[in-house]
Amino acid sequence: MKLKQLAAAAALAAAFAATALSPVNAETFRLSHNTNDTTTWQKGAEKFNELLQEKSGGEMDVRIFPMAQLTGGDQMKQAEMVGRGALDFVVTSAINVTPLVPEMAVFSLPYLYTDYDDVDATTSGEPGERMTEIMAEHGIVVLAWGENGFREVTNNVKPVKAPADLEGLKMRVAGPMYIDVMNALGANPQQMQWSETFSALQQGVVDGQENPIGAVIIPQRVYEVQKYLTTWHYSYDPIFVGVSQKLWDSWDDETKEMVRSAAQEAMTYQKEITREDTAKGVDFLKEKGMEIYEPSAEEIDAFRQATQPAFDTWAEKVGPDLVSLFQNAIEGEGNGENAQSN
Ligand code: X2X
Repeated sequence: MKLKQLAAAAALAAAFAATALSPVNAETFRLSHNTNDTTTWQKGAEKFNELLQEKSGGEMDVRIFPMAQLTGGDQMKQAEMVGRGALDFVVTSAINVTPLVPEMAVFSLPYLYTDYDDVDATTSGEPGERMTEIMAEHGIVVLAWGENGFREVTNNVKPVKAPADLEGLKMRVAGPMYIDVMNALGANPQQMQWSETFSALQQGVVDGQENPIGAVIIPQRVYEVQKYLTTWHYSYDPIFVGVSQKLWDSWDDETKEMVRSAAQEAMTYQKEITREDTAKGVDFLKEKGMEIYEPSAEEIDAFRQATQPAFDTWAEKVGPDLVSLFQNAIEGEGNGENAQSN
């Protein structure tokens, strides 16, 4: 009898504790992303959740679904679901949105960027704002830009030092633009979900792939199934936190501001750790037994020239005005004009 009463009291106390921790009107939103739960994408999403809880006094939080689980592993479908309000939040990279918003391919045009300063001049300037407007036309509110990073090529056949080394290699790619880029380089590209890529590399279904070092190659242990990596920096891929326009419109200004600042702080953090992990990455990968080739400026130029036809095709698709907007921001940054004229 006594024991029973004790158990009942304990249960009651636990129930009280639970209510105290989560206010009655607490709302949990769903956030989808398409890498696994070890990546900087995940860490950025977790940081967003923490900040959202903190800023809302526990009234708002997000449940994170990695590996595009909510779209059956289809990484391109996430943006479409957010766009029609079937999913609340997404953390994904530009290339995954290109079937819905072809203009998003502008970020990843081969050799558009040379370094992080170029990147930052676009994501924190007018080009980033323009892309946010374009995304809003598709029902997605971009809250903040983060980083997947410069995509480096890996394979299991040989070191890649020049375009000719890619001849005939079976390369897994994430999206349509990379098909054209790989074709221009003489490789055999195959579009494949990221969720299927590790085992495809392991089983030799494909010879290689390309992804950023800090955000993806290291945390997802690509080095376990790939021997060679070339730091060719051929294409950049940003990530972003997006929210469905429907959900966004349901909030008052104060809530909007709170959600936006949580996303911005989270992506600042995500970008920082991604750059740190990338900087340490080459040494780490060597330790893990990968053979790393770091091409010279002339060798990079040969890759740039070989990919020019794909650049031209996609510059036409995304719109020459948009490409110019990006190029002007990059050039402005390059000669310091930006800093002076602002
Ligand atoms: O699928 C990829 O290669 C990844 C994880 O980088 C993207 O989402 C584009």
